[in-house]
Amino acid sequence: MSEEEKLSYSEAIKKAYASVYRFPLIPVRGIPIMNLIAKNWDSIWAFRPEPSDLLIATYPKAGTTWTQEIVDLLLHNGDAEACKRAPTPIRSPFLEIFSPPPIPSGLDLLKEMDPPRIIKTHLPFQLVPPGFWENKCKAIYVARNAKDNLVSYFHFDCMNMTQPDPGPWEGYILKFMRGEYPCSPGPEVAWGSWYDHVKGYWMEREKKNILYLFYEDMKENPRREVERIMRYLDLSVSDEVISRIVELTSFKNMKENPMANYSCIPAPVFDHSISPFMRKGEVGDWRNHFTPEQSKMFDEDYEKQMKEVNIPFRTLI
Ligand code: PPS
Repeated sequence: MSEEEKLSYSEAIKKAYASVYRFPLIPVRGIPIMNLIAKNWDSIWAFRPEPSDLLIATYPKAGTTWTQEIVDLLLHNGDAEACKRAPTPIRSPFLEIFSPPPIPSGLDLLKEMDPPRIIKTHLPFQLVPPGFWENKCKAIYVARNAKDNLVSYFHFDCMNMTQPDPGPWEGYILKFMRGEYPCSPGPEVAWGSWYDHVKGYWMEREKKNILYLFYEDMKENPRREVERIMRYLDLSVSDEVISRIVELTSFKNMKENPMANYSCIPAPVFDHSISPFMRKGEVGDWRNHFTPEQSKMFDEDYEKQMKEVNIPFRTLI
């Protein structure tokens, strides 16, 4: 690219970012998803991964970035500098993301990379391109307890201008509880129901060899969970490297790491002054948000929505 071309490309990128504003959601097979993803759905569904690719799947705000960083460090034997080669979304592309051109889509980035690639998705199980299962790709699913997940998603929806406006806190709880399109009137939660998401992967975890992790376990004993991921990936790194990875992926260190804290996404899109991407990183923050009445109402509904499964979520550690 000539200097002139570079300049006009960077202007076009700035313009594209400035044009981003609270994309409407459109249903894809009943799941509300941002309109650019819905419009490009056929190319996402047709994506063919390589067998060595790894999928990291989560409901939004469940610990995706943390897991992406752990996996990248494991694949680089704990080499911190190697894992600062680029920001998270470039090192580990977001499969379904589409933004206004010329911002590259997840698929554009993946095309340029050699396998094994660490691929992020928020798609519910039934919308994951079938090529992942046909090619027997490994997949890590990270789940976070519903109340903390909701709190984190609320703050993210406030600061992320690609997401629908969250509206007031009280209404957001109801929106999260309903999740699905078209049951809920008004704007839904992007990527649909938390309940169906965590259940969908839980039911398939054995058949599809999915490593199902919990955010609360990662907080409680990060070393144990890093070792679990290492074994799942058939890797072997020294105890010293494990210790380094645990340290490098602590909340504090990732918050300060510009290659992991999403400061790469410019202000018109992620407004970190409203709420930083690396916000609190705690278990139990829901207690600072839910009133006792809201908590009771949420718990009663939770029992109903989760009655057919016994997923060992913890809302405190
Ligand atoms: S996204 O946008 O869906 O990819 O977000 P995701 O990375 O899944 O989730 C963001 C929340 O995870 C917290 N986080 C961490 N917690 C503990 N340790 C580490 N290292 C870490 N990295 C990210 C992040 O702060 C968000 O949670 P909240 O509760 O909002 O702080």
